Amino acid sequence: MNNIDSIKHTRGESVFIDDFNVPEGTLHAAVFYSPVAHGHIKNLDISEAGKMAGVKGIYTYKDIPGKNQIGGIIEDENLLAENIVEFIGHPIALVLADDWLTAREAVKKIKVDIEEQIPILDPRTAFEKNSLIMPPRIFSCGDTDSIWSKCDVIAEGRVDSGGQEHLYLETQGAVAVPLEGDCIKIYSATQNPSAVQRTAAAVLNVPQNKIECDVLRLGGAFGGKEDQATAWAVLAALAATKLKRPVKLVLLRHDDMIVTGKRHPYSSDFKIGLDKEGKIIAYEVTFYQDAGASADLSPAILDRTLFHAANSYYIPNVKATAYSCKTNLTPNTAFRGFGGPQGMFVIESAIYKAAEKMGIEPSVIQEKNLLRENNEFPYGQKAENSNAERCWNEAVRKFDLNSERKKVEEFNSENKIYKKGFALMPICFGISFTNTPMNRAGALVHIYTDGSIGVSTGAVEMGQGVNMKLRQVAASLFSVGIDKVKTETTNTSRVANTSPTAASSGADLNGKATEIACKNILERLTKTAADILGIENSGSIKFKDEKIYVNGKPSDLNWKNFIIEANTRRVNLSSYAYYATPEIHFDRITNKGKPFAYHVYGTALLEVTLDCIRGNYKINSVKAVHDFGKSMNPVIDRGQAEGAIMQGLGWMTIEEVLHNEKGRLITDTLSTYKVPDIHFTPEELEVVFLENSENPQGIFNSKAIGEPPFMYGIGAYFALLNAMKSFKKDLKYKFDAPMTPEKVLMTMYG
Ligand code: LUZ
Ligand code: MOS
Repeated sequence: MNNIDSIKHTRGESVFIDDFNVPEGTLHAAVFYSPVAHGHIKNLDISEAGKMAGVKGIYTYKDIPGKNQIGGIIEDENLLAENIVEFIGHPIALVLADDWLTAREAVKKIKVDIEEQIPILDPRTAFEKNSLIMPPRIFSCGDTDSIWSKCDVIAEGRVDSGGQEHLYLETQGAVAVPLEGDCIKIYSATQNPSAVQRTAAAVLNVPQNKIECDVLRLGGAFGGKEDQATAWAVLAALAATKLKRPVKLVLLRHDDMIVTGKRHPYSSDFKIGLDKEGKIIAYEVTFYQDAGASADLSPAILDRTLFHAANSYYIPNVKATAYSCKTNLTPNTAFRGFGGPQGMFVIESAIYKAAEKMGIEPSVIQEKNLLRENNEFPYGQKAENSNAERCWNEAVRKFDLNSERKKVEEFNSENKIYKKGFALMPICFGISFTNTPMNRAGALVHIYTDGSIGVSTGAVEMGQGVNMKLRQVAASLFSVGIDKVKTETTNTSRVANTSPTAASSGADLNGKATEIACKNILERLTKTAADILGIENSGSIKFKDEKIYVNGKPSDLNWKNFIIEANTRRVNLSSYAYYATPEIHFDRITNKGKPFAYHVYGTALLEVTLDCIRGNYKINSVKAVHDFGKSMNPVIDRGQAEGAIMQGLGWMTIEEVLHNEKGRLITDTLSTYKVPDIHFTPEELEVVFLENSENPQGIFNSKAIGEPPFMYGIGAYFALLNAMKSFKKDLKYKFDAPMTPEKVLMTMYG
């Protein structure tokens, strides 16, 4: 069950882009990027850099043979800046040298003269200036005009949430190797090999069949390499085309932090209306998303914010409006949860505020409004097999909410300086790309004549263990040992036109494609076995533990000798299969449909202890009942859940992305940007698998695991607020994440 990569990782044997044995003559690239957040390039002087010994080439947008464009959803992002720069980090020139140090030294000798303009650094200012990426998107259901008079309680407020650095262990990078006939093979650390291929072809002005993108594995991604690995791969390919030499481009951590986009900061306004019992009647919310300087994936992320605006609650009257605001920050991008967490933080804040007004615990409102079977989401889909209530009830029972409440109350009455707080956090996350056409995958399965198996799919291994799950699929269908199955690199020549490995759907989509391919082969093998054994009814044939059984009795055939014979009989031992998620659809005019194959549910209970003198805190426990479906691999799934929880906690508490007034990232090192470490980890991090959850929509009845548990972290914010409130009764606070220790102090004493 262990992820095979874990042994190689531990021994340092796993190969990442920077470890590749590059061919002799490989050139090394470094990027000169805009030092200014907004301005007009008056002059670019590369002459000094060009004179340096060892420098083999310097390229600007003028050297691009095709389109100078990398925008995937909206064509609004130049690969290399032309006359205008709109964020610090926009690549302007690419330097190639015999070695990496020389390339970097040469970059320092490039001079640029930019006429600066005042940058826009927050989404509300952008909105006021009508600086938008696209027209607003609105999801609505019921009536949000006249309904307010029917509400007993109305709460309104503003919510802000910050960015987040992906901090994948492996920084962005690629190696491009020129091949004969103007072909290029690109080794890239990307979640999206097909996007690398497509974009490289457009930029180089060659057909896509001349570009091959190959991915072995990534050292983490978290969404940061769904779109933003492309630029570096294409830059390497551009230089390889120009110089007819292999080119390696790997970003330094410091540069990576400055130039790549992050989770989108959001600023939002809410209005929530409830009846006396705490039933939510209406919810109105406006999201201002900080897209950064170009669209990147922002429109899709904005959509997911709207899809998750009501979290796991049924609300009959909803109006959610979302603006994607263009600022002069690095284009923000996919990050675990993909806009969902930002939307869910707002509804949780609204509930918190309403509960405060009503003088009740937020959990009363949370529980009362949980999605029940067949409740309709604001986007028209019905909650089917909704486990929202089951997870909640299990969590309340298993983690004993009543004694938790008592424990916290007692602690707080006995302690003056330290205060505890707790919160419950239910989650609901829709599984499928919200853009329906993306829900597809391909798999190519070969059985070799010695019985070993190779599986190629569109899935990219980034530490999440998808390769292990794919191996499990093949091993279990053929009933062979897991060591007989190898997952190959992800390669656009073997499996084409793939979607990124994203949206938590890598194992589902590629697993289902693998399942179909294996079943295709198995059908042929079963017939062949019947032929060899002289049996009419192939239904009596079973492959089990590398043996072939007839009516439950072992035959002379085993996996090894049978495959040799099947090959001799010229049976096709390979299959390519395609999977497209059935039934899903979404109308982007009415914003109604069934966009998700299914939803993932869960509930967490979180407890914190706050030092009310110093402002720092400890997250004592995060305990969750999580709906894994029928987990294919509990070891991997638990790891995903725990990692996601930690990342969610970080986003809500100590991870703070700050820019100065010039739009320069000032939290650009690990001394200024704090991420959760082992000391930050809760003493109790317990993830309970919801029992008896079957999910035919998922691979082998499992449920997607990558993103959903991230959202449990949101509970930490409210647990901290509760602790602060028990220190100071009439606390004046804002909903403004992350709740850093500094902010705790300023809120309590400010
Ligand atoms: N990427 C994407 C995603 O392109 N579409 C999505 O719906 C999505 N959802 C989560 C994470 N990445
Ligand atoms: Mo993602 S946020 O690349 O699933």
